[in-house]
Amino acid sequence: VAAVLHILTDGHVAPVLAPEEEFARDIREGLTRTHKRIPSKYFYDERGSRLFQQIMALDEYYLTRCEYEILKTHAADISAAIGSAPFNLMELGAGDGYKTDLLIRALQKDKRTFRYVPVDISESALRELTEKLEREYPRLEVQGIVADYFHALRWHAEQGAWRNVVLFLGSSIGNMNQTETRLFLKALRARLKPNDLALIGFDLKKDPAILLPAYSDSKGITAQFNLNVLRRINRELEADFDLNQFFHYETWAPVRGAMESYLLSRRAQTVTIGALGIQVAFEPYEAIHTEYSFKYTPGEIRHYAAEAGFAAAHEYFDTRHYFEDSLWRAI
Ligand code: AVJ
Repeated sequence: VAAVLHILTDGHVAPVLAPEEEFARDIREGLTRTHKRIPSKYFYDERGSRLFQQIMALDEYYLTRCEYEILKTHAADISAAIGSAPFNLMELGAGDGYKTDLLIRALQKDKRTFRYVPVDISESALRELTEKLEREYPRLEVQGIVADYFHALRWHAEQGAWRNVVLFLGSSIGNMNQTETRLFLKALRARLKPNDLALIGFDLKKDPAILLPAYSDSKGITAQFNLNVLRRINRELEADFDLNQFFHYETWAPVRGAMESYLLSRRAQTVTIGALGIQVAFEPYEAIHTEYSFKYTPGEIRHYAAEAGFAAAHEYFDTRHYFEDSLWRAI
């Protein structure tokens, strides 16, 4: 069921590697370079997804509760902004749909005609979500798609005349760097018709004293989440990382505008990755970069919108202005 195609930004279709091959290639590439890195998308195996659920429940991880507050406060406004024409409500990276529930409720209250199309790379998470929604909203049409974002957007573009409303919540966009963000937003715009909408969640720049604990919590869940990627490499690529010999390190990079996650080596050590037939040497305190979580200002968000061919129609904030859900209209 998983997508086997990547839709490139210029509209051409290219075959891609099987997921295991892509993982092997990215780990080899990432751990054999001078500045070691592992792409953050590999956090989310089953255990990693469960750890992320635990992160979302942490007191320090304000993002989830801020966006929940925004949707709770503004669901009716968002429904009004969408209007009464029938539409596809497509959610990229739907996860457990906990926040989307608020929106679905408001849309049903307003008697909107829509089909909910959650997209996720995890088939198990998607099945759980669609079954939950079927129980809760027996009359709602739900069409889950197991795919990467670009593949799903192409499907979307081919679904006839209904208007498209795309949700990309939770600051998922924060894992992309500037170049990737621009490409993604351009590709998104290319798949939409004029007047289609996108609601995108951005975490805002704020005091590092608030940011740091959110990504370095006192219970050490984020540390486990970060280290879990080494456990995954051990299991899937027959490696022998000793998880006690690496530790989670988090920092705010004010010029880049990003939280940065690293795994640091406690000592000089050599790790064997059996499936790749390589050995990786670490010096004391050498780093593996594992994640960026970019933060924005409302002005930067408007800039991205304009550049990609959208009008930033509405900006929704929580009371503390920690987070923004920005509603964009395709021009
Ligand atoms: C899922 C990308 C929104 O960057 O805040 C949480 C992932 N990493 N704690 C984020 C994450 C460490 C999260 N996103």
